Amino acid sequence: MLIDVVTIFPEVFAQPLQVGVLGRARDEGLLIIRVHDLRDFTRDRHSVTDEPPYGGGPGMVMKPEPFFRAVEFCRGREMPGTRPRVILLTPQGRSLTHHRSEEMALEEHLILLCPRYEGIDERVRQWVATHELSIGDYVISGGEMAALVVIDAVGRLVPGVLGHPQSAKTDSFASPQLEGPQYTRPARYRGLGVPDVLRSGDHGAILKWHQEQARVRTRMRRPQLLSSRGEWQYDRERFDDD
Ligand code: JBB
Repeated sequence: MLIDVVTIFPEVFAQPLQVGVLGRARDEGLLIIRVHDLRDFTRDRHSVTDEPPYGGGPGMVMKPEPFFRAVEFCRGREMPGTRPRVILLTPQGRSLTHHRSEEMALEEHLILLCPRYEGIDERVRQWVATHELSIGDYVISGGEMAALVVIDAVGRLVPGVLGHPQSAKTDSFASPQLEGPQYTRPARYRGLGVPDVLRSGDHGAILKWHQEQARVRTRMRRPQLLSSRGEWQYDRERFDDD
C-alpha cells in the first residue's frame, strides 16, 4: 500500500513510523509512506500556506492551491482506473472505526491531508478530498496526529503486515469484545498473586475463564459493544449506580 501524507509539519511523521510493526512493514516494502511538505507546493517567495478568511472572522484558513498541486503530484502517473482515496482529517468527518480501517486497508493508494489553523478552504473539501475522517470528538491542533492514528490503524491491517493474522482477528474491536486480564511471571509479587486456574494446566478451564472474564469486562466497561451485535444486553440495574 502507498500512503502519501501532505502536511506543513513533515518532521512529526519521522519517528512514529519507524518503530514496531509499521517500521518493519516499511522496511519490508509492504507499506510505502511518503510525507510531503505542503510548502513545497507553494509558488510565492515566502511559501505561504494560510491566509485570513474571506468575510472576516478569527484565525487563518489554509489556501487551496498548495493542496490541489500536492494531490496532483501524489497521484503521479497512476494506472488508468485506479483512484486513490484522498482523505481530509477533520472534526467534520465520519469517525474512524475498525470497520472503516478494514475498508481502507483494501485500497492501493491513500492520500492524507492534514489541515492546521482554523480549517481549510472549502474547495479542497469539495474538489480534492474524496473522504473526510475524524478520529474522535475532542480538539487537537492539526490533522497530523490524526493521520498517524489512521496510518497505524490501517497499516497493520494491510495483508502481510502482522506476522500472525490470528492476532488481528482476536484484537479488541475486531471481535466486538474487550480482552480480559492477563498475567505473567512472577506468580507472586509483593504479595499479589495470579488466579489459580491460569497455572492449573487445564486448557479447557483456562479458555472458559478467559471468555468469561472478557464477557464481564465488556459488559461493565463497554456494554454498547455487545448490544450492537445483539448478543448481550446491558444490565443497567446491576452496573449503573444512579
Ligand atoms: C485540525 C483536527 C479544521 O475541518 C474543520 C476544521 C476545524 C477546525 C480546525 C481545523 C484544522 S486543524 S484537523 C483535525 C484539528 O472543520
